[in-house]
Amino acid sequence: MKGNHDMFNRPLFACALAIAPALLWAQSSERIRINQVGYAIDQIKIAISLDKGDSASLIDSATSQVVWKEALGKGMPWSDAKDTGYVIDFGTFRTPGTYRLQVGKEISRPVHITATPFLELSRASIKAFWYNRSSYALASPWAGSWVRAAGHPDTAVRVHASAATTLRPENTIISSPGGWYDAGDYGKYIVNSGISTWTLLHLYESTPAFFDTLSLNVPSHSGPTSDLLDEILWNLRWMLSMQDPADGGVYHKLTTAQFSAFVMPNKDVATRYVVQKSTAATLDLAAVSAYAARLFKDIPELASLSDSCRTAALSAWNWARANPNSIYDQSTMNKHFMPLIGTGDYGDNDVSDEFQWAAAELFLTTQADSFAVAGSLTKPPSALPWPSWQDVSVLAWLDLLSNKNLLSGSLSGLGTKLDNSLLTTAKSLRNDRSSNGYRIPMGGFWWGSNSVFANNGLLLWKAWQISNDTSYRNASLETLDYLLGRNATGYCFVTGFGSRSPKHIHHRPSAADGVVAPDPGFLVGGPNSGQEDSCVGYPSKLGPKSYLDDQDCYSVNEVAINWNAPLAYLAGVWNAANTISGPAGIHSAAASKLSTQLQLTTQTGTVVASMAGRSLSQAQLLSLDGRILSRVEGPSASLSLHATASGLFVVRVRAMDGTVAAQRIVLP
Ligand SMILES: [Ca+2]
Ligand SMILES: [Ca+2]
Repeated sequence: MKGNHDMFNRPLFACALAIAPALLWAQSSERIRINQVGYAIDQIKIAISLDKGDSASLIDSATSQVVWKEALGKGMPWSDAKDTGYVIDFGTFRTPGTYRLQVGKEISRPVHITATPFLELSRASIKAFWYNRSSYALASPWAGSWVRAAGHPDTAVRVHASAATTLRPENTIISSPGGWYDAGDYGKYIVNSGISTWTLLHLYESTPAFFDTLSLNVPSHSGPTSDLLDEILWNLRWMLSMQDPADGGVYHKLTTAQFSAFVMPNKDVATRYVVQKSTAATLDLAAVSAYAARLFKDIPELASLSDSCRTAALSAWNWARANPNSIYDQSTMNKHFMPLIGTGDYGDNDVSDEFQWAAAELFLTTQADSFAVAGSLTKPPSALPWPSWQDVSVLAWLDLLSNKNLLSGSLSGLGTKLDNSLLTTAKSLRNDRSSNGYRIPMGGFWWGSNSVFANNGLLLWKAWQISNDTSYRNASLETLDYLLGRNATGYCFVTGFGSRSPKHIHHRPSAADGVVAPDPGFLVGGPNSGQEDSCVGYPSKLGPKSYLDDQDCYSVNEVAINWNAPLAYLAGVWNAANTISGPAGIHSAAASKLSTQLQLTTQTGTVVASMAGRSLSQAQLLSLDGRILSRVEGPSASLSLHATASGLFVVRVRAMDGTVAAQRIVLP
């Protein structure tokens, strides 16, 4: 049901109300705000006390002993929340365990310190997409408590009058199965799929070998792709099916005419339509499929999909160039065509950024300079904008600066300029931490605010990657802290995580399944001063506190794929980083489903791979960025790989019968 509201032209709520009594909102044990999921052993650890006190103590939950104690930082008033925050910086404490922080008489929720605090969050934030699959049954045991029947097969979808063409007149039946439900409703929207799929592709590309071996505990897929790639493909293949093969144009969305009631997917059986081809949707498909074509071309099992994606991208681009003003405007459309359509519109009057994004991806994939010119890519902005479904230009710039080796022709030398543009934005976000009581890189408190914070965490992470400046890396972690509880509401905003998380999300399956706990791993929209849902009972009108855990409060408590995607990115890159820098020793992690069949042993300087009952034909030792460091071929029962370095690697083997398996290994 998420509409046009999580945009960036909404002003911050400027509060001129009288100061509320300080104790109005206060509750015992809620005066210390922490990252409720966990802190990494060797990273910064920040909590916020809302009370001034002489000192903060860290108390071991098992022994009740004080294990760390220091003076509180200076108070930082924050008028937006009418709070003053005092920083508790316990980064020097590095012993894993479960603790509580104490300031005066206030005692925090449990504080967890571990080597890989975001492992389960990383898995769950990706698996949330699996839980939101259309045309798909969630089966036991993979779905846990949230088993459900398949809904919306979408093999017989009608062409809406707004999308009729000579070859596909009104009510033509087409097939467009798969994909993800967009949000709390059962619609499938190309525009929002575009940025969401890009973000997950970008996550995969950040550390491919790592994500090749990250298990999501989902059913086996065909072929040797990883669980993350498999999830991406589930939506990408749907997106491709939304393109009219006759002309390359892409339908804006696939939905019922009106939103369904809060029923399970298989109970929503109203007719589904593909609606009007739009320039924005067509360019978003061009961008995503051009990116996928580039990423998949060196994966043998995906080579033909790569070719299809490239063809789809080019024909979409050509359609958009010929139809640059096919703007999706639902109210105008409804004046001309029946049935009336009332689902989310994802309207966007400015498609210049969509042209830039598609052009950038096509340039990188084809190396044809004409795309650089057509997309006006030679003049980047002095500061990169924040990502959103409606403004995707930053996706173009991020992909260009991530592929400096491909910047040729009129884009030669652009990479350095783009680095500076990114650092300008990241510097501002990083410095925000000194201007608010919770020490957070600031987003804004409008519809979908949590996605703004998460996306800014992504920008900060990228800034760290290009600069090696750890202040950006720390700021990206503090963005995760914000989402996981160090905020003015005291909620960890991800279902099923932390000690206080949303229970009543605006999400049809969670509402209708009869299971008390909501589907896990979903990020809610978050604090929003607009309160467009007109719910009664908000604790505050102040933006940072304007949140209510109520199913009816769709403007703060809905979920959406474009909100979960940047959470998955942040949790994922941090999970990979924490795993990579984890304790030394040989502790290979069971990874992909097939890896249970793979045995690894190490001897000095070598790794021996074998599979019980199978002869191997090939073994590879890969770095985490997917480079092959060592490779052996042959039909021997076990293959020895020469390992020259220490750290985290991936071993990938292929058996004579075609079975492929991969496993992570940490070499001392
Ligand atoms: Ca736009
Ligand atoms: Ca439920």
